[in-house]
Amino acid sequence: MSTSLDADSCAAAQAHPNIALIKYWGKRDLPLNLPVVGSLSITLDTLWTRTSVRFGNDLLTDRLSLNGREDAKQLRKVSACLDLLRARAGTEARAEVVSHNNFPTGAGLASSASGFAALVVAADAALGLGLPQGTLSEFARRGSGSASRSIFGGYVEWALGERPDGEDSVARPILDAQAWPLRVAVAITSTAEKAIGSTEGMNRTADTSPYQRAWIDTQEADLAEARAAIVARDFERLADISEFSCLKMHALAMAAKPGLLYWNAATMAAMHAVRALRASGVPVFFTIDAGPQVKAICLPSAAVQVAAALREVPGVLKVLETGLGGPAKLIPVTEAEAA
Ligand code: 2P0
Repeated sequence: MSTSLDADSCAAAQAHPNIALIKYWGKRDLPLNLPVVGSLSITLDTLWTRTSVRFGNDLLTDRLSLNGREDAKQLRKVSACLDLLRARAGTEARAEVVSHNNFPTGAGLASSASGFAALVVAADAALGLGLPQGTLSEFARRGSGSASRSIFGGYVEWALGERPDGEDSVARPILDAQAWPLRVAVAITSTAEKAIGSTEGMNRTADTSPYQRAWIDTQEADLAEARAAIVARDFERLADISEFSCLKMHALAMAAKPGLLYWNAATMAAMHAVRALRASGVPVFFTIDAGPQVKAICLPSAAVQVAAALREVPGVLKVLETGLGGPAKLIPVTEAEAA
């Protein structure tokens, strides 16, 4: 039975993008968005998505404004994600969603991760559901896989899970940001939207890359190694396993037909710059997602030097500096709308 809502069913939330150190790439179930591998990430702090959601009996359809523009492309996924929350609330009320990112959207900076995490947290509050974080992580995953991890702050692991319904494929925090406050410098090498989205890239990889089986078979060991490195606060160990996972994911995707090439010349130059710093004793490593940006992760003592070195790399347009951030959280609606 569907119920009608109070006039004012509005809430807003802020969530941060996350960067996977042990990568997610590949889906075992498309509609439920279940991964073929577990993954492990760090949540950032200064980058954010702020989203307000208003459910109203007066609305005939869902509406989405992203960075000040109606976005029909993302609306279908947003509506499908909202349907999960509407089903729990027993309502069919449509929603008006207004979302802003303070960083480039759709360019390999995990805007879908912070976006869907902020969406489910805001919609949960707007509907008065008060769902547990695990369920919010599950619902965010249905919007975008990596969004499952942005529900939490600090160091986060998204479990592969075993259940066909996906209820156990959710994220959980493994260490607070303050417990090991690494720094991140993001070298922006292009602000263009990527040509091949993650979902398409993952599916092409699964269908055609000869390395898919090896990718799946070796992931558990990588996760165990990263977990152990984080628990021990062993930077070198985390650096080695993270670069390994990054390069392995890209090698897997490059071996698809046709091969996926997310890097440009500046991406490559920035990787070499990070490797050169590390060879000279600077505690830093790189990781790269489905886009051309290079994320350099370092100990706080090296942050200024790492950002300065990346700014010198030919083709690097800009360097964003951030620390590790907290979980997705509610914010005043006025703050989301002022964004
Ligand atoms: C990750 N990436 O673990 C990996 C590494 C990109 C490379 O998660 O299709 O936007 O929405 O589930 O979450 C980007 O993929 O993909 C991603 P969908 P998503 O961060």
